Amino acid sequence: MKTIIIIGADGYLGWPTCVHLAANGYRVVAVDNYIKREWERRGGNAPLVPIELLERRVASWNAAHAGKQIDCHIGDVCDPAFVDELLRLYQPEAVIHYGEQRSAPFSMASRRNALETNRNNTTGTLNLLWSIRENAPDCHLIKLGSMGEYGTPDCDIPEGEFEVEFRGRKTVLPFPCQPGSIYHASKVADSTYQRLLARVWNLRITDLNQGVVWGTKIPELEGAKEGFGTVFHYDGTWGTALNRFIAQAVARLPITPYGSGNQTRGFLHLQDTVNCVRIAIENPASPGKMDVVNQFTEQFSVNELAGYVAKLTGAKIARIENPRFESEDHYYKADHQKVLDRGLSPSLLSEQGIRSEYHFVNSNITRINRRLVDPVVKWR
Ligand code: NAD
Ligand code: USQ
Repeated sequence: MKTIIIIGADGYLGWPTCVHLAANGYRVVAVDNYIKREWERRGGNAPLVPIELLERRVASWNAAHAGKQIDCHIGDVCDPAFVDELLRLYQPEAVIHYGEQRSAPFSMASRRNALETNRNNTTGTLNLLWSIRENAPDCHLIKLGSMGEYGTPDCDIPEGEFEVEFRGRKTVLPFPCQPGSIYHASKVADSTYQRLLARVWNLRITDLNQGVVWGTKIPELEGAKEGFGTVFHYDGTWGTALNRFIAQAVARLPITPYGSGNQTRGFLHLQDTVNCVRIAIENPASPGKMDVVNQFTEQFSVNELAGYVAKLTGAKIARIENPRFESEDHYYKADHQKVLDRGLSPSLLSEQGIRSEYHFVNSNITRINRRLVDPVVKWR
């Protein structure tokens, strides 16, 4: 049985990945230090439904699935002794690294948040790279990056690298990144360390540059008791576009495209995230060169998403001043062929998918705190 360590297992994507891989025959080691819960408490941004601690969710899963044990460790990916011990103990086939501060607005809210984002994300990645080198050099690091690392250049976006001709010479280079927040910049720094150390230490690394994820449902979490599924945020700091628009529609609040609403991003359903990560495990990167995968299945402008949700629910749309500093009217065409070539069969945006999330949020309508919905963090 192959062992997979999942760092950030208490999070939105981490827990569904744990149960998906455990159900598919992997031995899963779930790791988190609960820092996101501390950030939520600090900002007063509780998720829609309170979520049980990782240890309790793991215990409940183990009790219901004899022979598919998930191990659980509470610790910090920035801590050298903790990560060394984990890798020595388990000698994993792969480590999935989700364990970062992942909100762009959080990272732009204060100097404290900016420094914490930078320290947590880049130190965690660098520490993990050292630990892999010293304790499990053949292990495959699958690291979550972000499509937002590229920004919105006025040309197509390749998967990591592109061919360039400059002053008569042709070469292949990493695509220039123009991140739009300190969070996204921390991901660019991670990628730089990974590219360097894959080469120098001959490591296996896949960098999954993921788009915006939506939804809460995967088959392995069907029927989970309240608090034992995954987290759902709708607030201005942790909530992402489509999840927020659905919650706004439920709360009879206007849906809020920022600015012109023509900003376009790559999106994917939670089901596709867990499938893509499993596919990455099944297709290990060769040692010595980081494999970059653009992980999304379809692209939409925020106006398109808002219009879709409004049409299905009767909600109103009210564009509001953009709190972020970002291009609103731009070209957007990003390659994402690798996930398809490697066998992903996408769960595309559908009326049924939106209705199912709407139903989930609606059944918790009394828990929506309307004061959390407006974005409070401004970029400048
Ligand atoms: P999340 O905040 O829900 O989960 C991240 C988890 O990592 C949290 O439980 C947190 O406590 C843990 N963590 C953070 N720092 C840690 C540390 N130092 N040691 C141990 N655990 C730590 O985030 P998510 O939405 O599940 O995202 C997971 C990853 O995927 C992130 O790296 C994020 O940048 C990336 N990503 C997310 C999305 C999305 O739409 N959610 C899209 C693209 C990329
Ligand atoms: N947006 C609105 N209205 C809203 C919320 C968002 O118009 O009410 C717009 C934003 O201005 C932005 C776009 O929607 O242009 C996406 O914003 P988001 O909050 O949904 O997502 P983002 O901040 O980009 O971050 C999320 C995750 C992050 C991940 C990233 C993938 O929080 O961890 O890296 O999606 S990507 O966007 O491809 O970089």
